[in-house]
Amino acid sequence: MPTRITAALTRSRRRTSLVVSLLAGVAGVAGSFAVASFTPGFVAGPVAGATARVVPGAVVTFAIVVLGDFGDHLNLLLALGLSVLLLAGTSLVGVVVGRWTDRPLAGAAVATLAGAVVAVAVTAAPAASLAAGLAAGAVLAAVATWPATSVDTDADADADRRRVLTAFGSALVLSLGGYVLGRAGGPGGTDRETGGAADLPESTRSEVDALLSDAAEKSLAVGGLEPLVSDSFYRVDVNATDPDLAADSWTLDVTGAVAAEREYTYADVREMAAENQFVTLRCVGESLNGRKMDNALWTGVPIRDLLDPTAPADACCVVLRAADGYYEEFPLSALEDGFLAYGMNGEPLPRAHGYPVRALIPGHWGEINVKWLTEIEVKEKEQEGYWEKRGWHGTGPVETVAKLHVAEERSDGRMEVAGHAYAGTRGVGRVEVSTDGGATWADARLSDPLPGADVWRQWAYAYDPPAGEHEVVVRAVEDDGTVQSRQSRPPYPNGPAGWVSRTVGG
Ligand SMILES: Nc1nc2c(c(=O)[nH]1)N[C@H]1C(S)=C(S)[C@@H](COP(=O)(O)O)O[C@H]1N2
Ligand SMILES: [Mo]
Repeated sequence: MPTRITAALTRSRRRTSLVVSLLAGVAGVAGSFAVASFTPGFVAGPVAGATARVVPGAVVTFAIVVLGDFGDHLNLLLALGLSVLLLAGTSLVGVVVGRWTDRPLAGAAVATLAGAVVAVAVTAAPAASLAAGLAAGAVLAAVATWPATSVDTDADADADRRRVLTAFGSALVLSLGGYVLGRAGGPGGTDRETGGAADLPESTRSEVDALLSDAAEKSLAVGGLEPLVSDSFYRVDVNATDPDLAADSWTLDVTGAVAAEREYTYADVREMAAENQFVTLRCVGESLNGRKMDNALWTGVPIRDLLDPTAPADACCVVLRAADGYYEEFPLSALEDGFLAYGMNGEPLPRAHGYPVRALIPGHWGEINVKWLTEIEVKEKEQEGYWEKRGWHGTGPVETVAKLHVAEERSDGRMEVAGHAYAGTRGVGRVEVSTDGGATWADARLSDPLPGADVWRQWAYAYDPPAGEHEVVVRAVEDDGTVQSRQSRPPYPNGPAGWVSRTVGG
């Protein structure tokens, strides 16, 4: 055979090997997803966590402030790509072994094993990792068993083409199957926490129902305005996949500068007298008029009840740690008013919001409201939390804000503007609206206050609009008469501040 042809053949073989391995990598990732869904057992989950952690703080901040949720999507896409490459690498080892030994099925077995081992190293989840290895190996096995080999060169090129087609076909089928299975098992599917809505004691349940209907009644009837209990509650997570914890094996450790360390089980927490509280959360990284501010009715117990028996000694602060590796530090005094929630709006706490138990710290930025809580460490010395290490200052009280999310001309020709106002534990006493760029101000209509020390209010204001464009400005006034600061400030590093304004009409 002329050497040129052999050379071309090897090159095409090499390309075929690479393409087949890549397709096996895709199938492998899908296999992992089939079993793990969107949990940390999914191979792309820890990879996304790792990429988010190695990216410099400044880039993360840029992503949060400029890209918003799009930054998260980009990171997940990157993690998916890296995971495919990882499993393509282990598959390539299998292909090469198959070539060398001239036993492609043995190569498929090697790819299965190597894929499973690497996936387990990344995720520590054996079942999903085995599925990843098997799916990748299955592509190689399909390629090994299907195309007939031939001596003549043209047919050889043909065989290579058929190898690629077989790999493509099997990877496609496996990926679609993996995607469908993974979706079915994911949040909103057969999640364990969605079934137990009824497991609140009767007295708690009837109080929940009464409070929720009170909130519905107090919500202003303004089209397009989210009610007092959010229809959809925002989410902020440092990891691409949420921990998938079981309540029966969950424990909360109280450690550090305490008289005696203690461990609480889920049953311990559920045995304590349950309380219901409305608490509003707001993320320090959101934009001034952003959507990362929401309110819910939470069921749980005061954190004080868990700390008291351990009698904290000379402590300044606490670190809350979570199952996703997240941790935040803040003053012990703030924790003493805190709440441990296991229910949200009458349902078990959803996995996305910290199942089985999260912390709620009244009046503070969202980031110290640690989800999937596993440890409360009482400290004698301060230390930086996850976001503080990256330059943010989000452990303190929230900034007061009045947001403007609705501006609509009603059928009677009047203009109506509306939104939510929040001032943490300082409380919203009034909201003022200007329709002339801040020259004159009028009081907005407010929703009646919900019970609770840390709850937002809705505001609405209707007026006869001037002809053409005009500037609507809105500001909240706290319970004690303090007017929301006009000084505008970007989200990084202390959270957004300033008056929201919007050009309306014209
Ligand atoms: N374990 C854990 N807790 C966490 C976070 C996280 O990434 N991991 N994010 C924090 C941030 S920055 C905010 S704003 C709130 C958001 O809570 P939500 O996702 O329930 O809205 O959770 C906080 N608690
Ligand atoms: Mo946040």
